[in-house]
Amino acid sequence: MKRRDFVRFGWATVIAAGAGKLRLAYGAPSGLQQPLPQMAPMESNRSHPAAAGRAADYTLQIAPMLVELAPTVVIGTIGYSNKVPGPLIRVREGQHVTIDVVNDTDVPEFVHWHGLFVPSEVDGAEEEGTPPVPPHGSRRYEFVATPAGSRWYHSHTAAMLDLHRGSYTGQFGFFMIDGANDPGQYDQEVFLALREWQYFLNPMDEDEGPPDPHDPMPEKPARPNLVQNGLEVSAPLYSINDKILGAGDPLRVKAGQRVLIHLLNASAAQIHRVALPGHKFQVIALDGNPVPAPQAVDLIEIAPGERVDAIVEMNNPGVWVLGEIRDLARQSGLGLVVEYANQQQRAQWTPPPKSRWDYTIFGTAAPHPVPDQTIDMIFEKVAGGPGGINHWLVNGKEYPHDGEFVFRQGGRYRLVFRNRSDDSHPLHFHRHLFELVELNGKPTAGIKKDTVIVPAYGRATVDLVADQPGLTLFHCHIQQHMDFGFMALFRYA
Ligand SMILES: [Cu+2]
Repeated sequence: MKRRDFVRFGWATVIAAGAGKLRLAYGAPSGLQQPLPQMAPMESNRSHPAAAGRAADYTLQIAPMLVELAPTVVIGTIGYSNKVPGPLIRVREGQHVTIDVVNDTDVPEFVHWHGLFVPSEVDGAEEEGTPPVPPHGSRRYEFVATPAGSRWYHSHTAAMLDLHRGSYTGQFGFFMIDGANDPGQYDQEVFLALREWQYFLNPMDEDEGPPDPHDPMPEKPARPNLVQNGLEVSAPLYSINDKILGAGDPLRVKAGQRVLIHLLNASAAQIHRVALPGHKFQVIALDGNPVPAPQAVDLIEIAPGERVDAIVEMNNPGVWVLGEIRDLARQSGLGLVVEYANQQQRAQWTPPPKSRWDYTIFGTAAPHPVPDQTIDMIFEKVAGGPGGINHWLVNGKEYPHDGEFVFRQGGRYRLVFRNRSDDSHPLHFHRHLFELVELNGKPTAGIKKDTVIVPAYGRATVDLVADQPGLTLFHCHIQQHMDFGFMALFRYA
């Protein structure tokens, strides 16, 4: 069966018979019908046992909700305060923040504040000892918001084979921490979260094309693994924020405007590549951290967990599709119409000039201080075979390990991520930033991130200063990989 045929089949399995037909101006598969809503009525006015004392700065209610991806495509999920993405949390750097989370579901939940330096007890990771938000209960998260930049928040619950939990749901939102440094001059600021919906298990890997044969692949084993791959997670519907391409309001711009785009990949499963025909993205920050050498690029590659801040100079009047470069993902919804004033034509998509995403172009050639210790981390796949699930090894073992990852406070660590698998992995460190040192042999400096894509059979080296005492979770940000072994816990000696 061809991949495309399988995807059609995938649609049929998840979409129940409904009334309306979806009409999309941008070539979505025809005959898409409305899935049946799967939610119970919202209890919008129930009282909750909020923490005593003063009111929180923000309240997030975790509850079942409907998302209208298009007028005739309404899906059921679980979200924050009946919004997808959840409410924008925007604070000043150093501000003390209180957030009450009310859990109106039957399962414990964790909210992770991704990219923030917060103590383990409030970081939202069970493995670090954060207490859960109990089912039908509430919990106050309280911390000082730092560092400045584009952060985000999301469910950090293990999902395993339940594709209606954790990051498979609509539980994600933007968390902006405004610092003293202005991100530059701009006329408009937009927040765009990339997503898929109605995840299902699929024997094909939709996520990526085959590895580029020109890649150096320094970690490719001499003997290939012959065990057949297990089930991966795919999705038939895509969106930017809560709308599939063409269903929401266009991004309305005027010639000459500078638009600051805060791009977030809130997907549970897929790396995305997006372009805006006829325009370039001036990348100014990666994972919310200003880059030393901003550059204009034709496409942005962004993995689950990552953020990219870019300024687009609107200097090519027309009506354009900002979208995924893979036709199937874009035609299934991952796109947004960008409409200049006084332009009415049909939105245009053209593939970007062939180019590759390369973090290192945003860095410098500065030397790195000598680390106190180098820690090798080897990642391998135990292929699940037909009908099975792939499992993941970190240094030969699935999570949990026997406490072999230890930081000494104040120590400078060089972590060498060796990806001995045929998938790319976005690797995320909680509660810390790291600096990129090298990617597949290309040196760089000055790029601070909390999540880095290590390409198939590739290698990334990062430096991390252990200055945030407390248990610290490290994991692949693809939910399925994380749930099936791809995690490690660091502790401070
Ligand atoms: Cu992974």
